Amino acid sequence: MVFWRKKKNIAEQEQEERDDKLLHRDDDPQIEPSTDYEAEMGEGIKQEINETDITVIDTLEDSPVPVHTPDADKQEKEDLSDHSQEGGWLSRLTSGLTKSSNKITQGLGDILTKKKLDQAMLEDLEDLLITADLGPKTAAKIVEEFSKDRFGKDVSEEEIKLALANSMSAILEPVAKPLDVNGATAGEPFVILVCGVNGAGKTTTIGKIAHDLVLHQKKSVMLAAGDTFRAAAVEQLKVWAERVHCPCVAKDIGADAAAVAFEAYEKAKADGRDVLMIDTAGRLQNKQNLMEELEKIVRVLKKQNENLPHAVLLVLDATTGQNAFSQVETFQKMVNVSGLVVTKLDGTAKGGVLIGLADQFGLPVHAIGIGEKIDDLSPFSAKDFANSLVGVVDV
Ligand SMILES: Nc1nc2c(ncn2[C@@H]2O[C@H](COP(=O)(O)OP(=O)(O)O)[C@@H](O)[C@H]2O)c(=O)[nH]1
Ligand SMILES: [Mg+2]
Repeated sequence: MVFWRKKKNIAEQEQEERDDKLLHRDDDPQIEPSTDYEAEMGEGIKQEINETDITVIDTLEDSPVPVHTPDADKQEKEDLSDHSQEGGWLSRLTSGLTKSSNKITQGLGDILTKKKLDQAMLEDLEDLLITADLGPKTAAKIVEEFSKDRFGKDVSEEEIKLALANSMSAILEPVAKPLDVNGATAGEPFVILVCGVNGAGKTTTIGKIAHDLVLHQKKSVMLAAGDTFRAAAVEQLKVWAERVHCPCVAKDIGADAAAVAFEAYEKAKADGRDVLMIDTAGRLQNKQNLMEELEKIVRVLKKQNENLPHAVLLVLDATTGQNAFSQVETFQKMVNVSGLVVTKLDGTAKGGVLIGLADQFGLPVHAIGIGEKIDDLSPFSAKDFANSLVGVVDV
C-alpha cells in the first residue's frame, strides 16, 4: 500500500515538473518563498505577538470549566449531531409542511368554539380551507362532504382532522403517479420537456430528477440547456449536470432553444441515453414569445418521432398559491402538459394549493420539492401528504 502510494507520488511529481516546464521557461528567475519570517519581522511586531500569546494563555486559564450535567451533555450532543439525513420521507415531509399544517390546525382550534356542527361552523371551515389555498371550489366540495352525516351532531377536532385528511387523500390518490420513463421506442431516449415560469424551480427539479434516475433507477441521462435566455441559466444546468454526472448539451446565449433540443435529441440517441431532459425558459411576461418557443421545440421533436416529447412536466412554485392555477391554464394552452411537480412546499403556508390543483386539473403529480438540495425531491404520496397537511399522525 505504502509502496503504491509512493509510486503514485513519484508519477504525480514528474507530471508536476512537466507542467511546470510548460508554464515557466528555463531562464525564468527562481522565485522561492521566504522562510525566514523572524528576520523580516520588526521588534515591535515580535513583541506584540509574544504579548498576545500571553494574553491568550491567560484568558484560557481563566475560562470556566464546563459543568457536566446529564441534561447539558444531552443538549450539547443534540446540538452537534447532523439531522440532515434522518427520519426518512415522512418526517421530512411533515416538517416541510409545518407552516401549512399549523395554519390549518390553528384555524380549526379557533373554529371549534362549540361542539355541535352548525351552518356558521361549516362556513368558517370553508373559509379556513380557502385561506389555506385549496381554492373555493375544492373547499366547498370538501366541506359539503364533511357535513353530510354530521350536521347538527357533536364533532371533535380530531374527527374533523381525520375527515379532512381522508377527503384530501381521496382527491390526491388518482394523481399521485411517479414519473415513468420507460415508454420510449427501443433505442431512443425518453424525452422530458420541463416548463414553468421563471424561478419556479425547473432547473433545480431537473437536477433532482436526474439524480434520482441515475442513482436509483440506474438510467443514463442527458440534459439540454433550452433556457438560452440567460447565461446564468445555462451555467446552472451545467453545474447540476456535473453534480449528477451526466452530459449537458448547451449552446450560446440567445441560441434557438429548438435547435438545442434537436441537437440534444440526436446526441442522446447516438449515445444510447435512456432519458433526455430539456430545460426551457420561463418568460411569462412575454407569453407570445414563450408560446412560440415551446411550440417550436415540440414541433422539431415531433419531426423525429411523433410521440415526442414523451412527458411535458410543468413545474409550479407552491409559494405562489392561487397563481399556480392560472399558470396551469396558461401552460396547458401552450403545450400538452402531462404532469406536475410542485416545488418549495417547505417553508410555505400554501401547501393546500396542491389539493386544489389535483381537484381542478386532475393532472398527475409526479413529485414534490421540499428543499433546495439534491435529494429534496420527494415521491408524492397522497395519504402522507394529506395527513401531514392537516396534522394527522398516522398510527
Ligand atoms: N426551498 C426550496 N427552494 C427551491 C425548491 N426548488 C427550487 N428551489 C429554489 O428556487 C430557486 C429557483 O429555482 P430554479 O431551479 O433556478 O428555477 P427556474 O428558473 O424555474 O429554473 C433556486 O434558488 C432554487 O434553489 C424547493 O423545493 N424548495
Ligand atoms: Mg432555470
